[in-house]
Amino acid sequence: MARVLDESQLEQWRSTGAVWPVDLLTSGEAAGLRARYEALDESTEGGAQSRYRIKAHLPFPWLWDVIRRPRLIDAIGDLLGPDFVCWGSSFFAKKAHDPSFISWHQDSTYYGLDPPESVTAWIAFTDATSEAGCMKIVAGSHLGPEILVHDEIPDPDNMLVRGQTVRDVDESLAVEMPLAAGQMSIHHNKTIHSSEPNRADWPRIGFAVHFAASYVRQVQFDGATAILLRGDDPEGNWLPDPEPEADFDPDCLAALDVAWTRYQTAMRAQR
Ligand SMILES: O=C(O)CCC(=O)C(=O)O
Repeated sequence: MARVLDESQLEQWRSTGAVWPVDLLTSGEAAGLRARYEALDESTEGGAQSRYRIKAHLPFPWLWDVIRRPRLIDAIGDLLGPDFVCWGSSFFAKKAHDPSFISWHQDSTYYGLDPPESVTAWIAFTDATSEAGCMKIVAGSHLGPEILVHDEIPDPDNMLVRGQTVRDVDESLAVEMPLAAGQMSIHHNKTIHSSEPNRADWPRIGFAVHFAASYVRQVQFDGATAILLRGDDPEGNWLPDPEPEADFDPDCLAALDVAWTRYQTAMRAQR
């Protein structure tokens, strides 16, 4: 029996490839995370979202705490079943009146997972409204091909560095997923999604956490690591991520760099 998602949310998931809004944090907790993110961003050369990639949580106990929140684990368990891991996370932040956007894309084309079954919880640290450039999806696209052709269309404002884009998306099928601070959406990695620039007076800050059932394997490189969040990993598909004792734990920073290098190398090999 589902623990967090009710039947109408499970039906939304089955029919659209996403579920939203799902309450996760109080507004006070979201404000605290926003403050921590902004302090990190200000003190990081080049900004936090470009320094901490693919496993952004790794050197930060406060982000491990978010990932291990029982309500988040229960919601993901409603979709993935009894055995699953968190294999990655990313910040997606747009400042107030930021022209940055994200082109239409499908995560499964790039994650290198077999089978390509992963889900992402996008947790809003600030209000992610339509005006602020919330995420939108092509409803039902998760029922189509698991690997879609993406063209690389460089644009300095595209937050996807290579400008990966699914062309000819029927915008009439696009559905926005607005969230209040503290809420989350969850999308399947086959669901085509994008977002517009932030036209609001406040920053739109999201923390996207990537999960997969433990039977899913990383096939683009060896030695993939993750946090086992529930159940077991009987095939040993995921080595354990090192856990930080404090912010900027050196072992975790080193592991983050190894993970990002592996991921980048695999992405280059796809071209
Ligand atoms: O933050 C956004 O607008 C897009 C996020 C995204 O592409 C993802 O979480 O996979």
